[in-house]
Amino acid sequence: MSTNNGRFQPKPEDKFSFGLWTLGNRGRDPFGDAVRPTLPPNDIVAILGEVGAWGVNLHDNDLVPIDASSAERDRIVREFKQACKDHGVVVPMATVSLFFHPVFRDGGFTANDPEVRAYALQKTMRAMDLGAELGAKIFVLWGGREGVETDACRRADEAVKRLRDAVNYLCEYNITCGYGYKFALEAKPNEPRADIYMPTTGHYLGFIPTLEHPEMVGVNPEVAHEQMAGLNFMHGVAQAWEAGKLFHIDLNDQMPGRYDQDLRFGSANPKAAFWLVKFLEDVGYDGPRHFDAHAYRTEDCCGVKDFASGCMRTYLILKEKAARWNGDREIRAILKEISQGNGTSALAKYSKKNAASLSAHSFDKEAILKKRLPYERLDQLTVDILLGVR
Ligand code: DIG
Ligand code: MN
Ligand code: MN
Repeated sequence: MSTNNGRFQPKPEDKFSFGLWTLGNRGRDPFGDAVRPTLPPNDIVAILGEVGAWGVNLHDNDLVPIDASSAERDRIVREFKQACKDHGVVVPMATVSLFFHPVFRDGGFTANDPEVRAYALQKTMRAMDLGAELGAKIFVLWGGREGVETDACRRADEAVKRLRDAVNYLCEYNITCGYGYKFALEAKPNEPRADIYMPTTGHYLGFIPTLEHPEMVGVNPEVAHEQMAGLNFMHGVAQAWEAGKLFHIDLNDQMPGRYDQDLRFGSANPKAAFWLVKFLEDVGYDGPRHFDAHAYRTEDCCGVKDFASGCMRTYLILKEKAARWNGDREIRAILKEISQGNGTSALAKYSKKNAASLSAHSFDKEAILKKRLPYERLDQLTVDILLGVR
């Protein structure tokens, strides 16, 4: 990807990370075979180092085949650690695949077969061991198979109980092993299951307080998944942040009303991506900027690099636009004007005295209606900045 005078070049402090499965995506889809060759994990690490990414993430089986011997596993891990060292790439997050192997066809933690539920716990514990060995401090749980095609198979509240038991168990394992993980729960409304339990970040925010170690558990919102549910992604992120639960984030993009597209960040809806980047930068979010996305099926290996560079470049462009927006004199003046109060807001802080004053206060609705709300101008200034004419 050609870059003009080095602007928007990723740096380690940007904390851009990619999963092995993102650059390793071979372009297979439900209607077509793979179009790209397999990229070995250590080659992916080399590419990430080349394009300036900070981190690489992985599911257990992205790196270690599910039935590898312990000697084979140790060799693979040793060589992977060396590749990360050689290319200056860290491992901030690990996760577990409880969705690819057929044994999880009915779910993992919520499956009806107690042996499957136990195997899901064992597999996750081993994935936690692997991640800890690689230095990961965030462990994502995405319940892609935790769902139904028919609600005849189990009561939905039983599924919630099973999920809670599993997360409580893994929190205890985290404590016993002293891994220091923060768990980040990732929601999705459907695909591959017809309905997935915990379909949105909001559902997980309601679930976390019911856990035995809620302080250890947060969320990993993904752009495409919340937008599949028709939601404003930044609002969900803002609520998670405000609750102190934004432990990780999956950045990509998504067209409305479609399957999970996992598009290059900012490529479908740059304005929504702008509000997200502005929020993350305004509040000082210090976590990984993880791109859970993949290149178009039409791309070759060079196109995969373009995809990865494009994710980071767009984030940095929008970060600069956010600084421009925050510094714009007319925008600042409008924000000041629309936030001005007339003293009645003091009544909103409860005390008996305030409550008495508030109930006695008479509001001049006509005067309130005269207050300008120049949001058309404010949004046009935003569009001007985004389109590069301001
Ligand atoms: C899908 O969006 C999920 C899986 O790729 C993985 O478990 C998680 C990691 O961020 N996202
Ligand atoms: Mn996705
Ligand atoms: Mn994801």
